[in-house]
Amino acid sequence: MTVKPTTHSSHWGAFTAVLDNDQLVVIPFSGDPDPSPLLKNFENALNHKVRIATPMVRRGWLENGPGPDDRRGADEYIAVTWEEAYALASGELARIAEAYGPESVFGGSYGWSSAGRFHHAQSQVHRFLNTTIGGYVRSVNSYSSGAASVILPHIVGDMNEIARRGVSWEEISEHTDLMLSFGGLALKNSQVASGGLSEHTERGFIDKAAKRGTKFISVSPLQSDMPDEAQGEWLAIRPGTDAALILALLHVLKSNGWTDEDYLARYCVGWDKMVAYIVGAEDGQVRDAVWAAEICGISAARIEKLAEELHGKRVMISVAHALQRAEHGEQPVWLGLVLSAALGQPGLPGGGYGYALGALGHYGKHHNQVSYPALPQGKNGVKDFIPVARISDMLLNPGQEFRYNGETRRYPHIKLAWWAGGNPFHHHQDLARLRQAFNQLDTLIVHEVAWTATARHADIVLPATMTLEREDVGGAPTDRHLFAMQPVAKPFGEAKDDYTIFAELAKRLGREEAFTEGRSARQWLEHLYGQMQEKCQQQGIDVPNFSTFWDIGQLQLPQLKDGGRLLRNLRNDPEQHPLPTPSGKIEIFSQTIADFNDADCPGHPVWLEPTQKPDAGNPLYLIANQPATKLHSQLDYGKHSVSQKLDGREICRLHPQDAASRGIKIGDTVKISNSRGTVLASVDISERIMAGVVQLPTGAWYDPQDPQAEKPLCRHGNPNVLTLDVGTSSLAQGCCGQITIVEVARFEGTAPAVQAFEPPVVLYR
Ligand SMILES: Nc1nc2c(c(=O)[nH]1)N[C@H]1C(S)=C(S)[C@@H](COP(=O)(O)OP(=O)(O)OC[C@H]3O[C@@H](n4cnc5c(=O)[nH]c(N)nc54)[C@H](O)[C@@H]3O)O[C@H]1N2
Ligand SMILES: Nc1nc2c(c(=O)[nH]1)N[C@H]1C(S)=C(S)[C@@H](COP(=O)(O)OP(=O)(O)OC[C@H]3O[C@@H](n4cnc5c(=O)[nH]c(N)nc54)[C@H](O)[C@@H]3O)O[C@H]1N2
Ligand SMILES: [Mo]
Repeated sequence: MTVKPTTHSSHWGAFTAVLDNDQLVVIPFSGDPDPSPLLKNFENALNHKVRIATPMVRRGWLENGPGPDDRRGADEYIAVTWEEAYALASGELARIAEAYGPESVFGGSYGWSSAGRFHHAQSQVHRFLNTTIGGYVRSVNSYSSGAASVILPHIVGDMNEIARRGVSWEEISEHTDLMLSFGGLALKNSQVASGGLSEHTERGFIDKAAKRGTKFISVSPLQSDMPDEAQGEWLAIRPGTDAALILALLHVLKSNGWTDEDYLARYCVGWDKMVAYIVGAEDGQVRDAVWAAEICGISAARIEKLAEELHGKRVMISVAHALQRAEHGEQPVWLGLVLSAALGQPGLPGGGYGYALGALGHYGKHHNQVSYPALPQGKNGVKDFIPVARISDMLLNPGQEFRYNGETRRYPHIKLAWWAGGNPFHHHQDLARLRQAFNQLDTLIVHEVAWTATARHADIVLPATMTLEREDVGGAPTDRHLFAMQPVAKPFGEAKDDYTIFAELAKRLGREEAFTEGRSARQWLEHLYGQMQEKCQQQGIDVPNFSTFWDIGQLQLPQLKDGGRLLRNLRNDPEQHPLPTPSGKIEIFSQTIADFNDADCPGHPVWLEPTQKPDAGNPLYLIANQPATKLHSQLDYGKHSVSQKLDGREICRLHPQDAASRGIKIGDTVKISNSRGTVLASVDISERIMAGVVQLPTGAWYDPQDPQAEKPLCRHGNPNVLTLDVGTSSLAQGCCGQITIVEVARFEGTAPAVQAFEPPVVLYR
């Protein structure tokens, strides 16, 4: 039977879907000039064997009761009815809240979940915990931009203003002479934007810019970070050393009188201190091209020539998120801004600073005049929080002090964690340590669509529907289209949407009305849409009512063209439009940060040596970047993702020299190891990666041969077995997952088969 096509949307694109005799066919949105291949991942996902069909309880938890347990990750599961699951989960939450208070419940629940605005899992968890037990310990910031989101407000302004409302691609294609990108502008990354992305326009704009004459230079360990359309130049840099390179560029610019001293004096504070640091007046160390060449691996001559190329041009500087997902990640973010200021570019058409431009499909776009309302989350009565990537630290060290943004705080003592829409065994660093951390809990409750490693560590697993199995509204503030996400298929097994699960739990906790406000899921969709409609009407924008929208399936909203306004307004009228910094100017020196007195993030940008630096035991850098074939770990079992693996394993890339010296050939299986564990991966060999660097993307589901091993071996290729779990600095405590150090060796003999997509042992009663 062929069913009528339905419109739907995802973080990687909008589409219509047809379910024809159980076979899902996905057709990209007709208005998308460059649809994402990630859409194919849906096609085999609905009924995959790794989906979770019924509620499950971990055997050890059911038999022995809540409490710390080392068998998490290695245990069997017992299928239970929804009634039993609701009773167990609500009873346990009530027990913990009563005995220890909501400050013992962690509800951060970091993760991307799916694109719909209402069934946004993280918002649902927050609302549930606020309305039932009065709050929870939350997490702040993201794995994406942990360091940048904390430092940018001190030195220029809110990160969203700088990244999301930065100079647009359109403007770049028309005005920019030279685009210098630290971390590149990989199109694999801009195919994704949270909430939805109906038009992939980056390729077109880059092509247009290059044809008009924009010169693109990509500074990165990987050549593939620059799209072919850019016809750009690749400057291979040692990972984690961009701060040194930029300091040297500043040195060359200053020495040659190429800095825009008027701009620096009028719109910035602290340039004198920066100069003292680069010329050696501060501590006797000159930070010139020769100094930097030694650190970053780009020759002094090339650094000098690059500075010369930047001088006198309309220059756009971009710094990828990746650079700040590393030790002292605050520094390249700060220095990218300082470099653009030294060139006098911020506020000029097609010039200045584009933090994270190209890292996501939100950046460099225009904003909708009216934004779609979010699900209200209620009031959180708990004050405690952690920077999101300090999860293991918190669970392992309750009561311990930590520094964050100038404050000394303490980790709370968490007894129960509730996760929906995230996969910490994908996103967190040092997975053996993460398992130890989760083992301290009394109870871990997870809502999941499939048996991810996180679900396999949970005590209670509640099966969630996939986005394709429910209705929602898809939209993002930087996407002019709003989509009706119409259901394509019936829920798998007994799966329910997160809202229904929470509503049932709230009922058992005597808080149903507070959580639902008497609305069904469909009534919430109508309610939120109605709020948007009202805002539109106030601004004279005509939009149809909900039922018409639902029938048509899509809606186009008017947009503003105000990209780059913060720095443009500053340039045009600094008195009327000061920046939201203490000085109202760009802070090349920040007295606020200096007064925090943290040695790992002083008052002006610096070069600080990272601990993750190759040595005799671990001679190679590992770059663990975003996967081209999926979004994070989502639908890793999907058609496209699986088709890009070899022997079922994720593919790592090595330079021919590094491969030859280790006797490694294309297609081999290798062991990538360091003191934290070992990962197996298949091998590709390419000149497009810098020698001394191996690249393995994130996203392969964690598949430990022995889940309880102190140093696990992942058969599938999850790099977070190897990454180091430390904060970027005392300032931001962001995640450092991008770069670590490893050794690589050929796997001799027969490598163990990948089991990642085999469900765990389930006992049915
Ligand atoms: N080493 C290293 N680690 C990294 C990074 C890196 O560069 N290097 N990058 C980091 C970054 S930037 C990020 S953003 C994180 C991403 O980390 P996550 O956001 O945790 O990764 P996802 O795979 O998107 O996890 C979303 C999960 O939600 C589930 N899901 C989808 N829809 C629903 C739903 O409706 N309900 C429920 N209950 N579940 C649903 C999916 O099955 C999936 O398991 O990873 C970080 N980790
Ligand atoms: N297909 C796909 N797209 C995605 C995602 C995904 O999972 N899949 N995730 C999305 C999310 S949540 C986010 S936050 C963004 C993340 O955006 P980014 O963090 O910018 O993305 P990455 O791919 O991790 O890194 C970009 C490139 O930076 C380079 N790089 C790494 N370290 C260094 C360094 O020290 N110096 C320099 N100069 N370059 C370096 C690497 O070669 C890498 O390919 O991507 C988004 N886009
Ligand atoms: Mo991210």
